[in-house]
Amino acid sequence: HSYWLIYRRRNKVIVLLTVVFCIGLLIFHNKNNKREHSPIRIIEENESSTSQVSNDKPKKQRITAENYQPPPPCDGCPGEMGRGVRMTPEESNDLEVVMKQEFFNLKASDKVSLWRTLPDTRDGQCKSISYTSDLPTASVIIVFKNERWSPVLRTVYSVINRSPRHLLKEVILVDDQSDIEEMGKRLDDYCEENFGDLVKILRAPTRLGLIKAKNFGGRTAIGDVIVFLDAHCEANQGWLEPILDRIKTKRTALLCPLIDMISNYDLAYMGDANVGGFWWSLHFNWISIPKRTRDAQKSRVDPYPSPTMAGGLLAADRKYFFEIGGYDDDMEVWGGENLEISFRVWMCGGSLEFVPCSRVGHIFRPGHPYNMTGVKGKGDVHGRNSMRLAEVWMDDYKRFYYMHRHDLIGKDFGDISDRLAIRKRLNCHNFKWYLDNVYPEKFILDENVLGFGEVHNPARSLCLDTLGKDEKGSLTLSVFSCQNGVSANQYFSLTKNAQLRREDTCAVIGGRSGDARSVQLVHCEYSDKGQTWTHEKNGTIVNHPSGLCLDVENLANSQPILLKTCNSSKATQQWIFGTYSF
Ligand code: UD2
Ligand code: MN
Repeated sequence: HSYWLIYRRRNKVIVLLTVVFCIGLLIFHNKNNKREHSPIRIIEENESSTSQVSNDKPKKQRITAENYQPPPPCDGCPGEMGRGVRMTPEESNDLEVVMKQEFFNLKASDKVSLWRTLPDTRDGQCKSISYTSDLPTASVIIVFKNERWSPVLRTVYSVINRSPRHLLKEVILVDDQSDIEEMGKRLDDYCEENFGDLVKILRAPTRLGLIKAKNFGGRTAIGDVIVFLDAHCEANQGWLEPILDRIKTKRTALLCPLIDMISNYDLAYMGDANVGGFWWSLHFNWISIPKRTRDAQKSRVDPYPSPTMAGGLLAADRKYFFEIGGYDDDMEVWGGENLEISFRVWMCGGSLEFVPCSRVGHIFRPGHPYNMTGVKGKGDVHGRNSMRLAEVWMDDYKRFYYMHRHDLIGKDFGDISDRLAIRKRLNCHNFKWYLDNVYPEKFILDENVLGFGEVHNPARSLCLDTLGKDEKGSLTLSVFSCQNGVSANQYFSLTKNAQLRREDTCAVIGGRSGDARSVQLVHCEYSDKGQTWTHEKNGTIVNHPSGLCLDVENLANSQPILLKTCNSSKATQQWIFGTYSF
């Protein structure tokens, strides 16, 4: 009996000890988990504990694709499910300073787990597609200059955790001489400990600029496919397979995931879907998916063609990417390479496609946390890079670029012989072919029009003028003294279907101004009868629905142009276009 008692007591002790041990384990585990999720704490602990880790604990097995385990999701943490982060007033105290330097809310980003859940922004149909297991493998290349810890690591975690193990060969981080301390050894150590084999860090020997940095990373990659991402992205559910699947069937397709928006203010993740276009000033723009593109799609979830791409998020068969010339290694820092590769791949027999089932978020920032001046072209990197692309690929259409950049005519753009050799070697189509076949929606300012150039009133030497206002929305049309055809702000076209227009906007009758009416430039709509104008033989320009005429009576520089009752004998209603083409 007493033996039994002792036995029971001992049992109790064992149970108690086990409970204590389990609680201890739980606390320890929890602490470790928290560590995974708070980027700030990771930085602090890493510094002080690296030596302890290697001394006290048995050496951990190096992480490989086989033994890597994603950290568990951070329930209830800020930003989960892609929600925006709320900041306390104290936290927002010096927000303006942060925004000025980083152009995104670094403090909000630091509150979000490095590995967070996102809303699935794909079309429902995407989820039921099954892919074969023998897809090509991918190397993901992330170039960075002065990017911050939390967005960079969030990019890496999202890529690793949302890519099938056997398809992700490696993540290559290319540090383009960042000035941020934590992105040095601390990053090396963190990646070694948490990603082992999966992440490689390359340090650029000199500041390369993002274009050369991408080539540099791409050349060391070993995957069948290279995927470029900016260093402030989050790859979403199932993002990789549809890309690899498309490249498997078409190796000459360059592919872009759809770029979802991550708010630069509160890190909220939002879906989006467009295709890429361009301005003749050679800036990229988003356009809505043309009807012909929608109609050609067999299914909503099929990849569809896009005339251009934004630049940041691009996948290509690695060998094909370099066969067609990679990026232009003489372009500096930022800009132009995205249009260059877009024109090139289309003109040289490949295609550029958007993959609706692949979604990747990107923090759009209104400025750059790094120096934008290159060595060449007096620091105007976008200007010089765009000159190179216009000179190599755009034939006579480069005239529209120089119309916007009159100042660049005759300036040095470096040696383009290697790039021209690519065009010859690949026997590429000309730019006219590209416009006709890939981007027929693009309005060509001086083709199939009745008149173009300055719209000039000789009596007052005033010309129609946008005054350089933003033309993305709607703006009031004005007048300014004529600039002899050198100002892009004074370039208008009168089309055969009676639009008086700019590149993307058309003149319509605007609001009342005394007993006259003003004129607005709004997005062109062929069906909008308000957008029809005629240039009469008697010299007037008449707005159709209203029957009123453009009149510069009593107007001076920078004032809005007005529509008044037509009177062809008034000198202030006489207009001449720079060039007539009928
Ligand atoms: C867009 C593209 C970007 C690139 C650029 C035009 C998207 C989402 N992003 O600009 O990828 O095509 O247009 O050139 O379409 N970086 C360097 N070295 C530098 C400068 C930048 O490594 O000298 C890195 C930078 O840290 C970032 C990436 O390049 O990871 C792109 O730069 P960005 O995010 O400032 O460019 P973004 O998104 O305005
Ligand atoms: Mn970016």
